[in-house]
Amino acid sequence: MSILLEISEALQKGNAKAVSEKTKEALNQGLEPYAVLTEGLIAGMGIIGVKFKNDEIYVPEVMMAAKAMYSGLDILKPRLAEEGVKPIGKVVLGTVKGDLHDIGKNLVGMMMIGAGLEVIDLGKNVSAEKFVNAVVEHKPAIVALSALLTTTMPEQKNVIEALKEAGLRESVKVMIGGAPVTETYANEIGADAYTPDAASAAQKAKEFIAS
Ligand code: B1M
Repeated sequence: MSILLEISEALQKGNAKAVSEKTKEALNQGLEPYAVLTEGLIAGMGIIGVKFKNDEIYVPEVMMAAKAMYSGLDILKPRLAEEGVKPIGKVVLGTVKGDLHDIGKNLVGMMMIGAGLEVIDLGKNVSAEKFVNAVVEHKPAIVALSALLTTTMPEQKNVIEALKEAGLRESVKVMIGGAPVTETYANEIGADAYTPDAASAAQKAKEFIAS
C-alpha cells in the first residue's frame, strides 16, 4: 500500500497518531507536501464525507477524522508555508456565522501564508460585524469568507452587505469559497471572486494584490 493511501486510511479510522507519523514518513520519503495534503489527507476526508452523507458514519467518527486530519496538517503547515517570505499583502479570513467547519478555511489560510500573504484568521462562526471590525482594524486588501453549509452561504452575502453599509466595500476584494459555493453564487451576491480550492484561492489572492 502506498504511504498516501496509508495516510488516507489512518485518517478515516480517526487514528491521529498514525496520521502524524505517516505524514512525517511521507515527507521523509521526499514526497511533496502538497501531494501529501491532497492525495493523503484531503482524499481521506473526502471518503469520510461520502460515508457521512450516506449515514454510514456519524458526527463522532467525523470529529475523530477531523482531529486526525489536524495532526497531519500540523506537520505539513511549516512545509506548506516555507516559501512565504515577507508578506506581500494582508487577508482577513474566516468561516461565516453559524458555520463550525474550519478545516478547509485553515487550508486556505495555510496556502495563502505559503503564497506570501499575511493572514488574519478570525476563526469559525464569525459574524458580519466581526468581519467589518477586522477590516477597520487591520485594513486588509482582501476579505476571504468560507462557508460549508447551504444554510450559511447567505451569511457570505450578509458580510458583503455589512461592508457596504460600513462604507468599506470598495476598499477590499471579497473572495468566497467552500464546498456548496459556486461561481454563479459569487456573481449573484457581488463577491469579487470564487475559487474552488485552497491552492486557487491563494493564487487568486496573489493576483488581486498584484493588480
Ligand atoms: Co459537516 N457537513 N456538518 N461537519 N462536514 C458537511 C459540510 C456535509 C457536506 C456532509 C454531508 O452531508 N455530506 C454537510 C453539509 C450539507 C450542506 O449544507 N450542503 C454537513 C452537515 C450537514 C453538518 C451538520 C449540520 C451535521 C449535523 O450536526 N447534523 C453539522 C453543522 C455544524 C455547523 O457548522 N453549525 C456538521 C458538523 C461537522 C463536524 C463538526 C462534525 C465536522 C467539522 C469539523 C471541523 O471543521 N473542525 C464536519 C465535517 C468534517 C464535515 C465533512 C465530512 C468534511 C468537511 C471538511 O473538512 N472537508 C463535510 C463533507 C465533505 O465536505 N465532504 C461535511 C475537508 C476540507 C479540506 O474541504 O472544507 O470543502 P472543504 O474545503 C475545501 C474547499 O471547499 C475550499 O478549499 C478547501 C480544499 O482545498 N474552500 C475554500 C473552503 N473554504 C474556502 C474559502 C475560499 C476558497 C476555497 O475562499 C475564501
